Amino acid sequence: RLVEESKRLAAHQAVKDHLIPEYTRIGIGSGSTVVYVVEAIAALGPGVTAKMAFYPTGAQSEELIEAASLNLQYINKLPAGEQLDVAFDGADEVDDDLNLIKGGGACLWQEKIVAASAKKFVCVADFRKLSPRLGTNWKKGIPIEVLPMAAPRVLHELKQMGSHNPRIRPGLPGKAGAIVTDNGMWIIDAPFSPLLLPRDGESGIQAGNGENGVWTVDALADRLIKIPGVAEIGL
Ligand code: DER
Repeated sequence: RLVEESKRLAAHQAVKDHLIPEYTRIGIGSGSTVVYVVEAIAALGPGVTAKMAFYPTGAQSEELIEAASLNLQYINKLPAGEQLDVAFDGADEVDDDLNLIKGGGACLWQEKIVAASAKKFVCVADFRKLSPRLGTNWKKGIPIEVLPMAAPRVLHELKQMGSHNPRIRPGLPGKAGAIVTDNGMWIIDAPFSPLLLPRDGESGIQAGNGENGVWTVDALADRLIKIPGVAEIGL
C-alpha cells in the first residue's frame, strides 16, 4: 500500500511541478508508475489537456493515453529537429546522479527514443528505486533489447565484458519461449557487479561492437548514463 501511495505521490508531484499548461507535446513512458502520471494529467481536465498531444512508448502506454481520452500522437510524426516539451517515465533504479536502469517492463527502446526527443525528462520513481549505486538494488541485470538473431553473439559479448550469466528474458506464463517486445525484439538481462557499472558517463563498459544497430543498452552505454532532466523521487 505504501509503495502505491509513494508512486501516486511522486507522479502527482511530478505533473504538478513539470507539466506546464503551455506545453503541447508530452511523452508518456511505460510501467505501473506512469499510470499515476496519466491519472494526474487527466485530472487537469480538457481545459488544459485538449491542446496537448501525448506520445506513447509502447502498447501499454498507448492504451493509458487512449483510456484517459487524451490526444494520442506518435513520435515518428514529430517534425525533424523539433522536440517534445517534456517526457515522463518510470525507472527500475535511480542513483544519486540520476543514472537510471530502465527496461524492467521491456519497453526501453521506445522509451529511450521518446525521452531523448524531449527537452526535459522527468523520471518518477518510488522510494524502492533509490540506490547509492546502480546494480545494488536492481538485481535482475541490465535489460538490453536485441534482434533475436543477434542474441547468441550479444550474450557472448556480455560475458566477455564481465556479466555473470546474462540470459534471454523468458516469456510470462502462457507464453512459451522468450518475451517479445513491442518492436518484435528480445530482451537480454545482463547482471553485472555494481563496481563494473559506470557512473555519470564513465564508460566502464563499452557497448558491444557489431551489434550496436540492434542494441538498445539502457543504463550501460556511456552515451546514455546521464539522462538530462529532473528526477521526481517517491517520498
Ligand atoms: O521498462 C521500464 O523501464 C519501465 O519504465 C519500468 O521498468 C518502470 O516500471 P514501474 O514504474 O512499473 O516500476
